[in-house]
Amino acid sequence: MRASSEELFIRAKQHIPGGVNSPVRAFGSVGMTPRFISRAAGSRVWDAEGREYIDFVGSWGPMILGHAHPVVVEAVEKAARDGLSFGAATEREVEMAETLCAIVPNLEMVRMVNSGTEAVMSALRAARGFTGREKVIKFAGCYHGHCDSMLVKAGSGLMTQGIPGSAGVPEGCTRDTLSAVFNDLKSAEAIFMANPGQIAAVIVEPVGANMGVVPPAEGFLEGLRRLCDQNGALLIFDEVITGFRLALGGAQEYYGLRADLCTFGKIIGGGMPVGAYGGRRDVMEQVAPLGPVYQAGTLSGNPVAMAAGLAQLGLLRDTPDFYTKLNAAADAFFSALDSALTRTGAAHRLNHVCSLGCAFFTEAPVTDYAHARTSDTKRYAACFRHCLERGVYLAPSQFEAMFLSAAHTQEDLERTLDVVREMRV
Ligand code: HOZ
Repeated sequence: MRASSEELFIRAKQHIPGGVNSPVRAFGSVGMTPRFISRAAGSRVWDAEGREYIDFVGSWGPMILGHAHPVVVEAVEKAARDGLSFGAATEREVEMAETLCAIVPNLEMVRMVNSGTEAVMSALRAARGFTGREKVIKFAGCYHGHCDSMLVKAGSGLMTQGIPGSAGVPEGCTRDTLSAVFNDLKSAEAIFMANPGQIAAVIVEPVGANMGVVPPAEGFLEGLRRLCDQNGALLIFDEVITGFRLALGGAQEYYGLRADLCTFGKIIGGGMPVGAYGGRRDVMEQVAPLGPVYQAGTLSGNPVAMAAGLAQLGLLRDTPDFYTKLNAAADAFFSALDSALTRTGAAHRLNHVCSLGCAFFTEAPVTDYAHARTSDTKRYAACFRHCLERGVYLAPSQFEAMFLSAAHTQEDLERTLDVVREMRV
């Protein structure tokens, strides 16, 4: 007899802090105990009890083709038979670098790492090494992984738990992180003015996707580009969520903008643990062994992860109109979701950009961290529970995104809308 989610959670809590390996999945902010997932395919996940759900988490983005895509799984199986890790150079990582540089605008050189956190940490180090400056501007509500210097007014699980920063981070690590307001160019400009010649980089999620979903206001990203150029700072796009999601070439392609460096995460590994950072050749040439900026990793460019990533990226690149179709389906779905929520009578704001979306339960438009925090998280929790009980798996936190994939069928989306329509506020 298989263990239930409840039983697994009790066991998990004995040896894993909070019973989970990442706080958001503990379901704490939605007042439940987590469902343990035993398998997934296409748009569906199944829990330990065998219950089936239409999944809108998609492993937080990488499952843009749906879970366990046969081409990706086959590539993984084949690569695994040839060895799991060598800690040495391989042809696949060369192919991966060539593929990424061919697809992503302005990506001249790229380094593989193991997660988005590592990518951000390394990109910041490269930016500081290149400019010889130490200060960095980030935006409240943007989440750049859990490296020490970025745990300042970060989004995601920190927002859910209402903690502006993390314990255990020495003041020295965040002293050079200056926090501005997302979508408020003037707040970034003021920081530049107060710190002349000292800002190494501005790092931003081009679409805020870890405080719910917050689109960039018109001119915001362009303004950051201009400020960086005027002040000799580098612009870093954290594309862990937006990369290969808004468009094949990510936010740089979608918005027609140039970043000096960008960071990627799980989506380029088809869901395997992967990250990458890269951009301008002159900046990346600072990275060891070419230059003095040190960064390394035994598992970086892991052969199985590269095989999965190459298979997924190949499908995304070679499927005609992949993004046109996905984004059109998402536009229709989120607009219908907005109407469905209106019918329930719940005050809400539905934000979405392409296949990323989020319903905030608040009256005012959500344009930044402060506005995102006005959302009624109890109402979100009630909505989450209502959906989960009826087989729709949303993000277990108000401050995350809903991810649509190409595997979501029209029936999946209609069923989801029916479930939302049945909700009583
Ligand atoms: N906000 C994270 C994804 N970008 C949540 C991931 C997790 O905690 O597992």
